[in-house]
Amino acid sequence: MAGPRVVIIGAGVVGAALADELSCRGWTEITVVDQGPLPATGGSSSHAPGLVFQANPSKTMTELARYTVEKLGALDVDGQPCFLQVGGLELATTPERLTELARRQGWLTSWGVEGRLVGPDECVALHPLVNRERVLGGLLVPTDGLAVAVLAVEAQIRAARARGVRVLDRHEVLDIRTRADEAAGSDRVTAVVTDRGDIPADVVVCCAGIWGPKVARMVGMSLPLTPLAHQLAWTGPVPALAGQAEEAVRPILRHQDADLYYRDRFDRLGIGSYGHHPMPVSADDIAPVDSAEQMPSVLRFTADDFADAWGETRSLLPATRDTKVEEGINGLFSFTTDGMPLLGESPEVKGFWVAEAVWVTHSAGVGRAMAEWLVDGHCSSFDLHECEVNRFEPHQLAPAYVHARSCRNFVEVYDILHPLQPPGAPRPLRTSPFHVRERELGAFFLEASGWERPQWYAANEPLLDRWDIPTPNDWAARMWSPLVGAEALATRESVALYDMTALKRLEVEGPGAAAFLQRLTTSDVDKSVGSVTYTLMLDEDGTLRSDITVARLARHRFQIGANGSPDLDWFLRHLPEDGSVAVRDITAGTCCIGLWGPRAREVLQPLADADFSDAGLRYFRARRAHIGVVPVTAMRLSYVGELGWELYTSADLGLKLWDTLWEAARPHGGIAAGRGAFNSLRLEKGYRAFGTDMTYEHDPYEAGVGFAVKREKGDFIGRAALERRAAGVRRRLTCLTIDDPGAVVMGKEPVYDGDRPVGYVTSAGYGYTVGKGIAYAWLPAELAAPGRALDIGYFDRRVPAVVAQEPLFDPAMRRLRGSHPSGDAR
Ligand code: THG
Repeated sequence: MAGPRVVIIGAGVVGAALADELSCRGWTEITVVDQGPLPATGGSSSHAPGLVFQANPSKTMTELARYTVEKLGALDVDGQPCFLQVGGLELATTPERLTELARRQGWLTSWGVEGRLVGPDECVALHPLVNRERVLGGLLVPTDGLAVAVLAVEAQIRAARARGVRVLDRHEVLDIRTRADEAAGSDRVTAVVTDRGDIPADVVVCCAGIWGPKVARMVGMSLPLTPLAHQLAWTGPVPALAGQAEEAVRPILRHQDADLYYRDRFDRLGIGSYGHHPMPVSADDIAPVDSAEQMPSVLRFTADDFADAWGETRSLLPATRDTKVEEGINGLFSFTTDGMPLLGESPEVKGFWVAEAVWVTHSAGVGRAMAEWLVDGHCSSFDLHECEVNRFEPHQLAPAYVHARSCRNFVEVYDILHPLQPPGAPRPLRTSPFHVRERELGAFFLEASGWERPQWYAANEPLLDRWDIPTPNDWAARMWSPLVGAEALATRESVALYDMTALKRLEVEGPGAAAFLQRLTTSDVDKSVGSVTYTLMLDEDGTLRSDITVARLARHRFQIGANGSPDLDWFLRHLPEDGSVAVRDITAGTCCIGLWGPRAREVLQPLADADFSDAGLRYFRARRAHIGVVPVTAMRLSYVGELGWELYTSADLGLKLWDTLWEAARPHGGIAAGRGAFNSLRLEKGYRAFGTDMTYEHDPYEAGVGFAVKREKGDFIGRAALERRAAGVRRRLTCLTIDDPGAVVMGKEPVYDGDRPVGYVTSAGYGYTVGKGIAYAWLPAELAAPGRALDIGYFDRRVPAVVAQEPLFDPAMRRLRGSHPSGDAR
């Protein structure tokens, strides 16, 4: 099998890795094109300092880096190694950073990379240039090191060539040809146009790095990526390093308190700085290969911007006082709005793929991920949900947004960021119709997909007289208020209004809609009008794509409660070609209030022109109604596990809906409650959050949502693969409880059985009703037995935890189902 005709644009670390990995898998009809001369073609790979630090809050990013370390570590070019495994050492010069290093050590342990905290003496022993007076400690990762990017390109290109891959340097891509695919109703790539002729293609993969936005625009795709300049300087000879015969022997250093990193090269030091102001460049303004001073990705060093970095360097590494900065560059590389790469296929032009905003650190991993995705139809080695090129909301593609957020990410790249920290400017962006009322109630807002979303309300202060809300540890107490607990308890006791507008809503309509949804989901959704179904979408290999709710509002019209833009993308990709189904994102222009709590019915029924009794609208049923003057779609379900409804209406009537419910709720002790309470309540109920608790790498059985799979319903995507998976559950998403109320954890922490790391926490919080800390964690199946005692690593502490029987709250579903257990009667 030679595979389809593939053209890879860009022979940097990503393009080279992809050509190698694709040809390994038997695809050989591959052409790699690059405008520059091989192997240093003039893009970011050609000047990359090559530091590979594997620690990352993202499991995927750490795994991509780990694979890069493994792969490059085994490669050489004529005996010259592509990777120098000198280790990585992150330094702390402040108490906050020292604490942060313990958290980072936790991520490494969670994701399976060895790393250990070391004291100041050991820092100096590892790297004798380090000033003992300045450091408080460090994090050592022995497997980190230096990728020699240009050699890595050469080695992988050679391997690909040996398998028949064609490599054309000095070919500038001018355009990409497409043709309309009438049947599919979309365009498809046919060829890549270069200054030296056309190259026919069935698949084009854009690995053009900083030129990516320009190449993507050739097919009308806007790529949210900004090239930013970043300073890299080299000292002259450092006397203390005199005689160093090997290229690099000391661990690469990160001095994040000053936005700096270091590597040695013989008797000199390379110094990278993120400390300067952001220097964005438009992809259109990058110099062409032949007229660039050095190479296109390298701008002239602006020495003034480096003054602080140099001063700090002389303090941290005093031996540098005996030398000076001899040369430097302002090197361009890619930044995105959320710091993650951009991987996947264009939604509009079939066959046009991107693998963009990838640093050397993750390059070989991305090459493998993309090769699997292209050849097998999905990537099984890495969970790419955070990397999907189609993850963005429309406003997140606006050049002004991309520019502002990318620059912000540059500034924050080494900052200590709290997991709940919302993005800064531009804010506010999207506001629900209830926003004015929420502000009047003193909402503390965080952000979700651009929406301002209340986390708690200051107006609920009086509730604090009623309950003693335990205070968590300092870190967990950030972006937190005791009001979170009070709102959770008040929801369980009376009734609360939740702004659910940020919940992604899709409309699926047309004569083919029911059959289409049957094919994409694991449950029978072809039920009566008014049915609502909690169901899963799977990939062909039986792993999860999403969990959604499907409400049949008319024979040919369904409303989907989804998790994000990738769900919309998944629907659009699978639309039947006969035009019998249309999918629309209706989130903007509509809004939703969750009215939940034991007194919800007392609030709603008097306002309604329909029967909201147990019999009138059973659990997991939907209907149209009027609430006062407002027409709504009401769905009886609740992610917080209480009686009540999601009430949807159009945005213009949202405020009226809020006011109507608010007035009626007040006499019943009703409140507005925020996302903090919501998260606590759903953890008590055991409801998984897609993208956090379970993602693309998990199957329904291990994730504990196997109840939503109805294999007997007929065929659906992923069904064939489920047989095997049902039989062999080796790990489980498991509920742990923590007795110490001060020991609430946050997510991503390692779980230990004795001294052995056995898994990691996904999401966590305090359960105010059950009076315990709750942490969901991935664990080996044999450890997931209720009563089993384990430890969670939290900073430098061990927090005792116990595997619990879930759900912790209302396992009999009395709150939700009322007197009409829904069972199969739906
Ligand atoms: N509301 C709506 N759609 C959604 C969510 C929502 N889609 C995305 C996300 N949230 C999906 N997650 C869940 C998780 C659990 C439930 C609903 C949505 C739920 N589960 C019940 C249970 O497990 O006990 C019922 C399951 C069943 O009876 O099949 O309610 O919040 N609209």
